[in-house]
Amino acid sequence: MEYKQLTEDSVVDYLKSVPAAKEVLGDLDNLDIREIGDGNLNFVYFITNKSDPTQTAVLKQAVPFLRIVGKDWPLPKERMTFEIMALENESDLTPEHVPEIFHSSHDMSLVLMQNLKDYPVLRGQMNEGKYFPNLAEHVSTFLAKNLFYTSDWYLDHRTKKEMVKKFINIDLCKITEDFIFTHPFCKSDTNAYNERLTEKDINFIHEDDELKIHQAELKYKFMNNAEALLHGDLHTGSIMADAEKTYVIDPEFAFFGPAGFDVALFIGNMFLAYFAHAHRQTLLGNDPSEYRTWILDQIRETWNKFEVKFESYWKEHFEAEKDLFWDYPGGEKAHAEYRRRNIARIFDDAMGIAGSVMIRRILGLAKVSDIADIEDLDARAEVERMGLRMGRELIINHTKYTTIEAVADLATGISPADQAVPASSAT
Ligand code: SR1
Ligand code: MG
Repeated sequence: MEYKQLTEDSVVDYLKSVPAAKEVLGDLDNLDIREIGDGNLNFVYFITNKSDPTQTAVLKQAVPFLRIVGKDWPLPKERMTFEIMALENESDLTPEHVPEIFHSSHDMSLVLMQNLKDYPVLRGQMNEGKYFPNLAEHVSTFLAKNLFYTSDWYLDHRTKKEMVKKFINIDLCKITEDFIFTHPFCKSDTNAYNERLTEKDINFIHEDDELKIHQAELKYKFMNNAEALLHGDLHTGSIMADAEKTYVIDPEFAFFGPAGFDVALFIGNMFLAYFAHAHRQTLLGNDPSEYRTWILDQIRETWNKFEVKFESYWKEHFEAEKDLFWDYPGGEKAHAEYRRRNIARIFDDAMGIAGSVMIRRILGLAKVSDIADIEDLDARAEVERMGLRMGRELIINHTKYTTIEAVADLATGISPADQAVPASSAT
């Protein structure tokens, strides 16, 4: 079928050509169709049978431009192919953490999938101060399984290289190279600043030799280390959850890159939430300690559980495969040390990139609602300065922070968990 950009009015006609649609949605002449309009890149339709709300699905279609900017910024719609392939891969490895796919079309650049309406987006729920008791457990499983089982430590040489080839995602990688690793760190027209940030605040990032060198190194690592199949955009807006379940959505940025990148996206965004709640908890009428301590616990637990799981999948595979290379007296011990060093290096990559992730959401084009929706611009600037300080420190000195506890201490050194940023005390 030839590509056509759908609208709320033309979705039904398309669905009538899809056998799976009738099974999922029932009477296709009795549907409520709403475009939810909150994506940076794509169009997303909520589709529900008017007589039976349990018959529901989501249709996501890529358009040939970057939605957040408009038609003047072309972006190949074929990006949906990467999302479909990544969803299929993640469904094999972690079916409990991805939406069910009912139908996909590479020609139409779309996917019809499970409507996760009972599991709202994590970021919005965290902004309201909700707790998620299984978050670290689930995110660490998603990360450990998807990263280990797509690496050369598990896959055979041919499968891995064929997958790397399939996932050469040039255009979306370029967005990451520009919008995470470059533009926020220089005087780019695409940046957008809170007007209460001063020139000094901004030049603290834009005009620092050490920061520039380390940032350029992180970008180079992103571009040249095809280690594992990444989700590629695993921030708290790509997670949908309730107290029991956790789903990871939107893997259109998938490609083979450094394993620490996905860890960095999640942890970097959680630190931004930690800083934002110095103000948000005061708006909710709470002492900030409890919620901010919970966020830090989730960050620590996510890494600690990830480390244990990744190592256990690797050890299990190592014991099963009986690799000649390590088959000598002492080989097992040496392999354990090899595993330890690599996991430490993934942590190091992740902490450096988490610094980039934090700064891009403060100075770059695409913001996070945790911070950008703070109405009091002075309070927002105070929160933003915390993120800029931590981001800069991690980019320059990530090798010095060898444990997640040390990184959490860095955050509490910048803003203790009980620090409140009330609107009235803003500078
Ligand atoms: C310019 S597009 C901005 C961002 O939206 C996506 O969610 C990715 O994070 C991308 O970097
Ligand atoms: Mg997305």
